[in-house]
Amino acid sequence: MSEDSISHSNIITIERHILDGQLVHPEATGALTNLLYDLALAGKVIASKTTRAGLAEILGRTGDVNVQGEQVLKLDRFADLTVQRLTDHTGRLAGLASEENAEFIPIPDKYPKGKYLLVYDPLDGSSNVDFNMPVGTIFGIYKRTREDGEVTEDEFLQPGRNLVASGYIAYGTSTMLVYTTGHGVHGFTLDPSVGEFLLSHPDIRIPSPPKYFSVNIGYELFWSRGVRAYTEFLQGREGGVKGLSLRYIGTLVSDFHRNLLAGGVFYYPADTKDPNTPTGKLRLLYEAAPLAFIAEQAGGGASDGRGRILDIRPESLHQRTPLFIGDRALVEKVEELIRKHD
Ligand code: FDP
Repeated sequence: MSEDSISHSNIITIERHILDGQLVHPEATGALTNLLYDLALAGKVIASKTTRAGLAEILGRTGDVNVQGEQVLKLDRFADLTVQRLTDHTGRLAGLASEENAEFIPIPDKYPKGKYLLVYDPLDGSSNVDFNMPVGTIFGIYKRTREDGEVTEDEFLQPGRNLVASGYIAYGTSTMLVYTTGHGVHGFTLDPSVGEFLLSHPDIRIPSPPKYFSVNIGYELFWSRGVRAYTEFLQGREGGVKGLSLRYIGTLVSDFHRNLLAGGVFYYPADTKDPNTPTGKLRLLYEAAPLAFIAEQAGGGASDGRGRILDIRPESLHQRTPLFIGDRALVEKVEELIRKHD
């Protein structure tokens, strides 16, 4: 970044931005601020590996299968351990739950414990890694529901409306971190020359009118009538919205991020292609709820097709959900069509 392109007084690092946010809460202990900063650091470490993912020592499978029945790539494991190791010893967390692990991870006895719980998907879109496509990390932060004692699984099973903060890191042509603590959505781009996330997208609002819809249309045969009617609406048939363009990367973070900045809707509905997952593919706790918090803070919406994602109380850590997320009017439309047809 040259002096010509940016004046130094305009440079806001993520650290300063998070700290400024804390100043309006005199009661804050700084734990949340530091936790967000730990996650930014994890993002930098993971980004340094994703850009080298094609190299022999990284690429390849570990041979293990994760709790979702997917093959674990080395990069998934690396990302998972990076988040864990940068957050578990700091005294800010009581426990972590990751999409990669069947059980939640309590903070080991040797470390101090804090009042926050971290839920995360360490490497979203991992099936894209082998093809030099973008991937991401998604996180959500809740407060414990009990003051003290051993943390238990039910403390993680909170509806998304209880989220204290959420965000994602998108590893694309550049690395971006986007987060909210309930006071708008802010985006930072990693400047590799200084190794710091700099504020590049303050106060993100989903633009209107929408430009894109994003869905794996290859599965259309397996969708309900309501979801097919919705797709026809997005394609501009029979009084539907005209002129939307279809874009689907197959990495939730990247598809969501594009639509957040350009306007549009992403959906991954329930389908009948896999009898074991009649409720869709995406995970409520690690993916849908954190992104729903961001979507709402940016003026958009997120639904499972029947109601607000943030109002669903998970019954298990790895619960899946249908997801319709982005432009608020387009999310309301799918609820209307599902009510009518399904
Ligand atoms: P992936 O399986 O590659 O980890 O989280 C699951 C996810 O990716 C999302 O990132 C993505 O939106 C979706 O699955 C893609 O699924 P399809 O290949 O079925 O379209």
